[in-house]
Amino acid sequence: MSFVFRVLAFLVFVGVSGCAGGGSPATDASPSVDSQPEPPKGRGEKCDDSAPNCQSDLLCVDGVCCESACEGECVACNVSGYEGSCVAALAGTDPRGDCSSVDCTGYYHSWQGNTCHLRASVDAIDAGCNGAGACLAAEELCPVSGLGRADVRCHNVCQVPDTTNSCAGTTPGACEGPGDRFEPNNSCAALRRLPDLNYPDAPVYTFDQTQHVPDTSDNDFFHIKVTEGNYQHCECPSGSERYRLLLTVQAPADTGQYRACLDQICGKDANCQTISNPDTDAHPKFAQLPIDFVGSCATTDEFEAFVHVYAFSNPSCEQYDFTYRVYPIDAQSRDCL
Ligand SMILES: [Ca+2]
Ligand SMILES: [Ca+2]
Ligand SMILES: [Ca+2]
Repeated sequence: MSFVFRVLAFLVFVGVSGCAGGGSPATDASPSVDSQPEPPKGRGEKCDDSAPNCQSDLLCVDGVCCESACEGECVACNVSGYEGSCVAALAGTDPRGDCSSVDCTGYYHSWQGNTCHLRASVDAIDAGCNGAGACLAAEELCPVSGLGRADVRCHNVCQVPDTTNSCAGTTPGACEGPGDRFEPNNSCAALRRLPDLNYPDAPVYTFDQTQHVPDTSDNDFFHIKVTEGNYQHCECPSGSERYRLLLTVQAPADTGQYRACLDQICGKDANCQTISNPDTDAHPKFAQLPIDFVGSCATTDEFEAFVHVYAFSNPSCEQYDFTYRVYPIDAQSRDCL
């Protein structure tokens, strides 16, 4: 028995060895195994559009075998953790490039000096999905977008930006003015007194404030006083003397018709001249308005005059210029009074 047992054991050993050692036949059989078609891939497994090989109830979408065709904006089958399911793309991502650039016109960043700037539009590369199956909207992207192009620009002479109430959020930039600054007076009841002239000590003054006529409803009234210093120019037998006050006004460039008046009574407007810039055949660029005063050689005299400047058409925020001077009229050039 023991022999038989040993023989059986030997035969079993040989048989096992034969199987194990018979690698060649087994190897020869392996090509037939590799040629078998791969089993269809399950949900979420990677696939290739050219040879999807997904299970019959799945479609190869976004590189994975997916439960559906998953059509629509900002959805995908390859969202991490949800491979094979059609779910919303993660917020801020745009796996299919669904989201195009966003125009942020209507969203305002800040004042930069006198200029209100829009917020910058968002490039497509920065425009992503919202995590709920749609692209981020302008109202989500634009309020935090950076500095964009210039929009409203306030005039640097007669306007100031309304930095408190404008150019933020969706409120456009607003400018305060135009309005009078130096001459916030529209009537003779609110005259603006200009520096006095004195002959011979201070015979000329060139006005250089921010005087302007920003609209046709604006009227500027000024008061000029002329005083007399230590001067003797009395050649008339009557003992009278005569001075001339000459006002020169120039309209700002690119304006229509301005009107300047110089009188001894405020608002009389009898000694006026119309000017325009550029000048025309009818109207020069400069007004030259004289007014003569008669005094006495025996006394120190004072004279007053009133200026009125306004615009008929096409006024400007730019400053108009004027100069006024006083000088004695030579006795030879006029009749003695
Ligand atoms: Ca004015
Ligand atoms: Ca005024
Ligand atoms: Ca005098």
